[in-house]
Amino acid sequence: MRVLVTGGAGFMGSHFVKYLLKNYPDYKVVNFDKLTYAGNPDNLKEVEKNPNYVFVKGDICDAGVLEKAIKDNKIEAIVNYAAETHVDRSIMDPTVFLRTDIFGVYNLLEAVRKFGLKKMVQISTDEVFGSAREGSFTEDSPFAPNSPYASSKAGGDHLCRSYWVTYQTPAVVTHSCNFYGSNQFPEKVIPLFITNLLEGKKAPLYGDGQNVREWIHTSDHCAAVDAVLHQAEAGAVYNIGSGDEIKNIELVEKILKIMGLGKTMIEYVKDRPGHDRRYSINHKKISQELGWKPKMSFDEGLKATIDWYRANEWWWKKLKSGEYLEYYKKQYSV
Ligand code: NAD
Ligand code: TDX
Repeated sequence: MRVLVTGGAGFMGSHFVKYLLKNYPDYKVVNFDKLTYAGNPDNLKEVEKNPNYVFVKGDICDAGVLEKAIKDNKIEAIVNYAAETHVDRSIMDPTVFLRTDIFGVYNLLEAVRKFGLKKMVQISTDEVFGSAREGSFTEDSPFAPNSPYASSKAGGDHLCRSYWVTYQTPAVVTHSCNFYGSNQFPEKVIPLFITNLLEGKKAPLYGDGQNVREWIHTSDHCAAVDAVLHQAEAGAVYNIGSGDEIKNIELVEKILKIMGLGKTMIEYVKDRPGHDRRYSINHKKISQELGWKPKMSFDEGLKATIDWYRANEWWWKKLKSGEYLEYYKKQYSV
């Protein structure tokens, strides 16, 4: 198969590019990425010389460049990881979120339709469902997004649905819980806490630390998207979860314990506006229909992630400079 992975230079997209090249040696994988602050060619060092791998620098909002990449490479399917992804940045300035996460998805759907591609997998989030007071979100739960990021992702997901219903454009949507693992940009909570602590700085915990997130390791998420890409029927929606629901205070305590540090390294900071209290995903459908199950335990995955950041300062040190420092100062009022 010839697959266009959009956003393949980011955290999860780069894991999926490497996963496809390793597990499907006869596939051609085209990574289409704008290289925003979150896109990082260092994530792809292992595969850049692979003859089945092609990189195209491009914006999913630019239909001309997108269509050329599809035509030149005779693309059959798209997996869309390209997005603006950080909730706090969306609170500071939603503009680019609306552009990429809604208009960009529209462009991709138009291209799928125009070129008669076999499938498009839209990688989306549990955040579109809002905060879970009790129970877990199923694929049929109503959307109730609470941040500009979540509402932009919801817009992209609605477009996928409407293109399937109206034009039979073969889009499939996944709603995933929080990803973690190596190569995650150090603005997201796990790599931010780990790298701050490695630098001797504190871990900034929002509000009362009682917010709950469900965490899935990169390896499990790649396997789930593999199942969706190859087996899901057009128009389907799948939740991807792990069952590992953890309060942020427990998360930081686990990190501190593995790193041999004390609770004095926690700094309580002002809460995120509109901060969702809890996310929880019911992933029965993908297990029953596609035979996928998560394998990595959170404690094992977290330890491996901390080991990776400890061993790969070259990767993250340079990211925590320049524009990042401006962002960090604004976000944490330091
Ligand atoms: P990321 O922020 O690490 O990377 C995003 C990538 O998209 C970057 O390489 C960036 O350069 C690229 N990009 C951004 N705008 C683009 C544009 N207009 N055109 C082309 N490329 C563009 O992302 P991530 O955290 O790995 O998330 C990947 C996807 O998974 C996103 O769609 C996100 O909404 C979704 N998701 C993320 C999580 C999570 O915990 N991180 C959880 C559920 C769903
Ligand atoms: O400094 C921090 N301190 C803190 O307590 C940061 C950055 C976060 N937090 C809290 C907020 C959340 O409750 O940690 C939790 C996780 O925060 P993020 O890493 O920003 O992730 P979240 O807001 O849950 O969103 C993530 O998961 C769903 C991704 O960024 C989204 O792209 C994805 O859709």
